[in-house]
Amino acid sequence: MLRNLELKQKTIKADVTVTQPCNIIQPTTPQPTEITTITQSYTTIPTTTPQPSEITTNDPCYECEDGWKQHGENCYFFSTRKSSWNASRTECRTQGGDLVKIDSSEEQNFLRTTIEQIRRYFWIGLTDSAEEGRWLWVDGSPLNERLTFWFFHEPDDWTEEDSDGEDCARMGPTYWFDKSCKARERSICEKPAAAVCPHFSSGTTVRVEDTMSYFSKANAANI
Ligand SMILES: [Ca+2]
Ligand SMILES: [Ca+2]
Ligand SMILES: [Ca+2]
Repeated sequence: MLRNLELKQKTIKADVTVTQPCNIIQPTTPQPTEITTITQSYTTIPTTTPQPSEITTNDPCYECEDGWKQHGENCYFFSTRKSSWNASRTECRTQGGDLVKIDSSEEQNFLRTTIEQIRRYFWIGLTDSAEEGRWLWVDGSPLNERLTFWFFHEPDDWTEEDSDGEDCARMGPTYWFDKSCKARERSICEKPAAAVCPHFSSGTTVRVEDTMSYFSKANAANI
């Protein structure tokens, strides 16, 4: 009996001495979460606001035919065909206009800017053929003496070239000169531009603010 107990005890001890290998606990600490940087890109929104300078020089409510330059509410044709003052005027009238009448310094500057690039003379709608020294525009209105751009010593009604003197005005590149009306020159025609905005009829005074408002609303309505 005692012997059996001793054997059993040995067996238990042997069982106890069996050492199970400890599992090495691997660290399971979660790795730091990858931080994704979200980059937001901002799209630059283009401005659609009309620029005032564009409106001043090229009113969007008016249009000119091909070959004519628009300036404000008028169209201008710089003809390179040389002919007498009368023939040039007839040609302008055939196209629905007349030789240009310069109504302001601003209009003179517009013409000068274009002519200076061409560097030639052009007939304008100014003549003293009815009465020497009394200059009239083609619409019959007298020349405003405070708004003239004659070259130095002009007009001089020079008779060396034509005994009839010089009764028609040409411009180029910057100033005005009187010249024999029979001379053959290039010419500038002027006529009103076509009104293209809805409910704006020609002859109606349209404020720039109204024009911008119309286009803003049209843009918003996507029309
Ligand atoms: Ca004019
Ligand atoms: Ca004259
Ligand atoms: Ca002259």
